[in-house]
Amino acid sequence: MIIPTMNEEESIGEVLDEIHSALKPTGWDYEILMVDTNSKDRTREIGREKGAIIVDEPRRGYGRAYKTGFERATGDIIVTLDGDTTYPAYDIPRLVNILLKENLDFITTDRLSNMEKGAMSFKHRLGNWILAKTTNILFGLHLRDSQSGMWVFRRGILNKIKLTSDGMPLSEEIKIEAFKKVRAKEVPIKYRPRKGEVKLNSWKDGKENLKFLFRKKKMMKEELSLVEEKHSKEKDKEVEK
Ligand SMILES: Nc1nc2c(ncn2[C@@H]2O[C@H](COP(=O)(O)OP(=O)(O)O)[C@@H](O)[C@H]2O)c(=O)[nH]1
Ligand SMILES: [Mg+2]
Repeated sequence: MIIPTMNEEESIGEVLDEIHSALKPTGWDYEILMVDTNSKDRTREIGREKGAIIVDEPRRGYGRAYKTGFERATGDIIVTLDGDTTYPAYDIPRLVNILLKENLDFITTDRLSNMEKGAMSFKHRLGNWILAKTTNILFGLHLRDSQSGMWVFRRGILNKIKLTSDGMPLSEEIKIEAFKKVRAKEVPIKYRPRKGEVKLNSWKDGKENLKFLFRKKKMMKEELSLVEEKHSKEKDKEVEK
């Protein structure tokens, strides 16, 4: 489990309790890594009390926090969510079982189909819709929710996918990479209203995320042409032989 945190004292205890009560009955071995960026409140203390390993990451950024967490994780399967009680931690065993039974590599969750009232403002829903549409058009995908932060995946895929963003766009980037390169699926979940203060600045982050999609498209094109160049060079060599 990996949870990025920044001043989440109001909710992190509840999130950790919910994870333990979901995972203890399964008998699975698990570790909870809390990648914390300079929390000034009791977040780290509560985390330690409730059995999480605190990974210190002073560099700001949601994506940065996850990349650090991925480097430190040791389990075969990685599960992620926010430290703000919005994601259904009780659902982790169900999602892991889908991953295993359907022999998938990556699951992302869709918060938008089953949302509780008040979990997301109109502005937020509109922003999400625009981002998902743009992602789908640019990359030929069928995502309903390109911004969900709850993923369940095999750690091994981290060698196959390329993550460049250190900020909020990491969320859309990991989905684009997974759907292009490994066996991936989107599964609906319940989404709940947030506790504590939002770290996201809707307009600024929304714009960032949108701009990132176009940058990512360019990066992937370049990657593809490099691969093609390499292939054609290899072919030339074979011809020479
Ligand atoms: N370590 C770390 N965590 C962050 C950072 N920014 C946001 N988070 C955490 O990442 C999660 C997602 O942020 P949140 O404000 O809930 O964004 P939203 O769900 O998109 O509205 C929360 O658990 C935050 O505490 C950061 O710069 N560093
Ligand atoms: Mg959140």
